[in-house]
Amino acid sequence: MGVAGLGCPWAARALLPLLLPLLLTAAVPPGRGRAAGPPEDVDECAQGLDDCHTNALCQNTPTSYKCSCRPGYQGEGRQCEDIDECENELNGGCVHDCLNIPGNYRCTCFDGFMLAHDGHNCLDVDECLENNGGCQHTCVNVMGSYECRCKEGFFLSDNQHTCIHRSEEGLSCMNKNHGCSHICKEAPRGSVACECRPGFELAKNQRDCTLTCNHGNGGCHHSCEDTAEGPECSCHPQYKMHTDGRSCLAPFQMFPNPRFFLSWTEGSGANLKLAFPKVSEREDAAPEVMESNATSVADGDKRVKRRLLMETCAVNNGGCDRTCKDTSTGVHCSCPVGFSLQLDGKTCKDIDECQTRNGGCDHFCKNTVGSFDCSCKKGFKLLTDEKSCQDVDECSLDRTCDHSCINHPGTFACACNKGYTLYGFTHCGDTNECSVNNGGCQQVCVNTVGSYECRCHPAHKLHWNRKDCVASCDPSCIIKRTEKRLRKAIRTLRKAAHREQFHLQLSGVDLEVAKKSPQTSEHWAESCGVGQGHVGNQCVSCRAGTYYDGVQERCILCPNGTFQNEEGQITCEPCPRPENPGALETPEAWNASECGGLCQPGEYSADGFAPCQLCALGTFQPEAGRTSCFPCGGGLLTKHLGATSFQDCETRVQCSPGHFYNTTTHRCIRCPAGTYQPEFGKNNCVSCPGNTTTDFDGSTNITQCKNRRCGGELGDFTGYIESPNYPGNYPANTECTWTINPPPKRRILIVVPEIFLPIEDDCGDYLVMRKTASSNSVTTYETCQTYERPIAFTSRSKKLWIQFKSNEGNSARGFQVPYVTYDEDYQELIEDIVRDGRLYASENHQEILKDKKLIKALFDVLAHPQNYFKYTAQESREMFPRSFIRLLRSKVSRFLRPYK
Ligand SMILES: *[C@@H]1O[C@H](CO)[C@@H](O)[C@H](O)[C@H]1NC(C)=O
Ligand SMILES: *[C@@H]1O[C@H](CO)[C@@H](O)[C@H](O)[C@H]1NC(C)=O
Ligand SMILES: *[C@@H]1O[C@H](CO)[C@@H](O)[C@H](O)[C@H]1NC(C)=O
Ligand SMILES: *[C@@H]1O[C@H](CO)[C@@H](O)[C@H](O)[C@H]1NC(C)=O
Ligand SMILES: *[C@@H]1O[C@H](CO)[C@@H](O)[C@H](O)[C@H]1NC(C)=O
Ligand SMILES: *[C@@H]1O[C@H](CO)[C@@H](O)[C@H](O)[C@H]1NC(C)=O
Ligand SMILES: [Ca+2]
Repeated sequence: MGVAGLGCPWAARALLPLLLPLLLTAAVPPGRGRAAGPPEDVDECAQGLDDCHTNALCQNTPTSYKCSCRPGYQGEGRQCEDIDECENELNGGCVHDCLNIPGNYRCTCFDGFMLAHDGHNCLDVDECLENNGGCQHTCVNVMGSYECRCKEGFFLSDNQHTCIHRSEEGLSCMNKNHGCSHICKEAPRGSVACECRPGFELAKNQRDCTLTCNHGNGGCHHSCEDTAEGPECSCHPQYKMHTDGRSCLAPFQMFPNPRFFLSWTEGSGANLKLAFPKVSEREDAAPEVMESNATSVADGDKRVKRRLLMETCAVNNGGCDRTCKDTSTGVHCSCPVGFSLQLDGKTCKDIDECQTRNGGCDHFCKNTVGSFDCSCKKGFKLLTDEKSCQDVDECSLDRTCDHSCINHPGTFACACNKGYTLYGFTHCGDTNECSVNNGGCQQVCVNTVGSYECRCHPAHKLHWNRKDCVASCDPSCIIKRTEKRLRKAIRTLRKAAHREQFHLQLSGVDLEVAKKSPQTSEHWAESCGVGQGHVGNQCVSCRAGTYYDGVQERCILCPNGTFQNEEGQITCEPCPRPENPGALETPEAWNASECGGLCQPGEYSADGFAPCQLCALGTFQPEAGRTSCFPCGGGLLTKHLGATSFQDCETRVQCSPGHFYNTTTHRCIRCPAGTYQPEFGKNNCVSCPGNTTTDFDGSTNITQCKNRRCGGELGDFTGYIESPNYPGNYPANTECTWTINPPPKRRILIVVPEIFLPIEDDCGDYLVMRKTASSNSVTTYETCQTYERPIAFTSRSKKLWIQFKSNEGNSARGFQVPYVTYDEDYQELIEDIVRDGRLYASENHQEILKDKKLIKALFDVLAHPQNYFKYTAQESREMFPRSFIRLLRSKVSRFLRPYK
């Protein structure tokens, strides 16, 4: 018996609806059976005039037809019933579980075992062979299970896989002499209480743990029975117990050739003989006949004798490997699903389903005895048909990307809004445009979040290109300009004068010049403001590139040769150089740069429009439509006229990435911390986006810009912690501390789906979870190395103090660790589940713990069981693999029926 009951029926009642649908879904999917061969193509049978049962074969005869049940079915042909092969006292020959299926059966093995090649026996799986069983230190394989052990100076954490360093002797459970053989729990008043791993029971001395059949089949090969003295093993009737009292020996190990036949002589039904064929000769050798009854054997030639030798299923299964059936023509052997009958008509051989059409698997197919398993590439998820792989839509998850997310098959990409730069794969930080070439501004560059702007010194104003500065208008210039505007406004006024209602805007002030009483039919037009047209009966500002025409009472595209860069206007501005070629061919211009004739990079002119001049030697201009070029500085020349970047300047040395050229000293200087430069020959370094910075100076890549903020979200019910800059590499010399303090009567469950910490630097980077900051307080989890297998565990203490520390050495991706707090009434069930190695044994189970959507749903329900009802039956059925449901089912039923 594993888990003791809690005696809290309400908890059980709450859990029952949660898991019941899971339990109901553990049915076998159809579709893995082999199709039976097509029936013969004649007469009644062919024309479908027969009344043979669906599970019968129809055989045409000269006058009529014959129905006979297919193998695996019994009956007279018009009625065929499935034979339950598992019903016999030999359990279908299966040593663990036998599963009857229509027309056939299948043996399955308990967790920790795999089907042997004979399809009946089960063999221990050596979990340690794959990925060290998920053990951080040492993996020890035992019959039906495995065990992780830790090196000297470490002890196994409650999750049974990772090891905690025992740096110094602490109190109670942190003292190595705590005496518990498995799990030590702090108890009130500094004492300890021992607990055992799932499948073990606490011994009478309250310290030792006694194995039960619930863990690794009690170490038994075949059958396990719990007794007061521990598990008692026994073997399937056809097998023999090894002297170790656990393993079972297959019959062929005892009798190399067990086949013996029963024969009878025609006419003397009572005369039975046993025939033993010689080893290595099965069909061809004439069997030696031994008299087994005191009657004479008819002497005849060997051929006759052989024909007369009849096999029957009653003895040695008729020589069949698997299913045997007596028929009028002799025994008929057949094989279960996943096996094919060999030419000898008796032996069953595993079919390698993967050889044909990849077993129907979308991605990977792995053959197993009697079956096969499909699995998917990273970024894909196996669907419940257990064959198809579906792309995981990472974009449908919360927090995947800061801004926009683009899903691709097997992967995803994040993108940032304009003015932001991507860092750490998924995050967006403000771009500091001013760090590169002063943002292109001629005078002052001011960075803002999501944008930047150029500003001008006093007595200057920004050019229309918003980068250059031009001398401001003096009073006479202002008068001229105002007169011009006034004339234009009056023209507009006249045009509109006969309309019943209009506005005039002067110096930004709305003036209501005249107003006739509106006609009722145009009543709705009345409410539209200046520069607004109507769409239906709504007023809409005319967009940039258009203006409101008072005569036509609608928004009109700016005519060729004009532009308007603001919305809700009543005129368009003339293009700066209407005479330029192309200037008159740009209706709906949004801004002056669309007017045409713009100066190209490497060029300039007084207003940024043609005719343009090439930048002089010693100057460059990377942008179009500019009024000047930037000097290289330091008296440097350029290789040619019309240079477009600083790289065209003839510097004395060429700076490598991570450096910039100082034009005063003519040397390359390392980019300071917080900046990077990926290119050769630059005179600047790019500022890291947003609130990120680099660990060191001389950075060459934006990936070195890291956010140092300790991430995560701590909630009372669910939350997560993550290493800074996750999923980008975490910064050097960082220290993060979190505390989780659950509400009353709640305990913490944590899942570490994967964690990436470089092992190289001698545990310089580590994550530790313990009760308090004190290094000898109860520790739940501790690691300083990469561990890609997911691990789930409950906290040993009620609250948790979590610390992540990195040193200046290597860095890695770190972790994102979700947690949930659950009602402590479920504690035993949850601990039973998460400490069970089977949760981690299967690839598909591991995927559950890495599947963010699933974890979210699981946590959602664990935190608030009533949320279960948010999920439809279909959704919950599709969420979990069947083996996971099986695992849960055994746990939950033991939890709900502890008395059993
Ligand atoms: C031998 O035959 C007799 C009848 O002739 C029968 O009763 C007996 O069971 C047989 N013995 C064996 C070993 O088959
Ligand atoms: C003008 O519009 C073009 C295209 O719409 C845009 O690329 C450019 O940056 C704009 N220029 C200014 C000065 O707003
Ligand atoms: C404006 O220019 C476009 C492009 O050349 C031309 O198709 C259109 O007719 C012009 N419109 C006017 C009013 O000249
Ligand atoms: C270039 O070096 C000089 C002299 O060391 C220093 O004063 C100046 O600030 C440096 N320029 C830049 C852009 O760092
Ligand atoms: C940077 O940090 C400040 C506070 O430290 C915060 O207000 C701001 O939103 C952060 N900016 C970004 C882009 O994260
Ligand atoms: C930055 O580094 C990443 C990964 O090391 C690489 O893929 C990328 O091309 C680099 N970017 C630049 C601009 O060198
Ligand atoms: Ca910015």
